[in-house]
Amino acid sequence: MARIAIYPGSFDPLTNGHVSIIERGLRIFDKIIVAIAVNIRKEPLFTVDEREEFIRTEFADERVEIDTFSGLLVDYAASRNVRVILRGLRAVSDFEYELQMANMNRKLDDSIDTVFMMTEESDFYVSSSLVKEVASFGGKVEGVVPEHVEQKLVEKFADKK
Ligand code: COD
Repeated sequence: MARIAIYPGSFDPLTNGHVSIIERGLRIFDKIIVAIAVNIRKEPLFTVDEREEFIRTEFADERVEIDTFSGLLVDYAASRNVRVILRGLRAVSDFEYELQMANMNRKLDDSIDTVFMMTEESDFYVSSSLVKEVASFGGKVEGVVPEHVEQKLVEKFADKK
């Protein structure tokens, strides 16, 4: 049976931290469904289409499927018949939130398990929100996000001026 995991997130935008989790996840799983959450409380900078495009540009690999979901993650996982959620862990600060989510998801559906991968040393400080903040003030995000994402960030904030 194919080993499939759902890697859910906002991906607003895709960072090198996300890229690393997907790349390394592909060594463990046969297929990863990168699931973009569309109705979360955070106001996104990039549209769902733009966020999908970032992931597609980075991963031409047919083992990476891109999808969107709204509502509860466990319901989405059940609809895809997938039982494993893949998440990344950076600092201790991520741990509490991730522990809560993993446990709540298991409470909602006890057939679901969350698998965590540690961030790479080079990405431990990288987050989509910091990237947006730095880019909004004209700071360089080179080496922190893929080049095509960096270009879009520059364009997005130029449009907003
Ligand atoms: N290194 C390693 N991992 C990283 C890095 C990095 N530098 N940056 C991000 N990651 C990991 C994050 O830890 C996370 O695992 C993943 O990449 C995605 O991150 P984000 O920030 O794009 O996505 P989040 O954390 O905003 O996604 C939250 C969800 C949308 C998955 C969550 O809110 C959700 O499931 N919502 C649906 C509603 C629901 O079911 N709610 C109940 C949950 S209990």
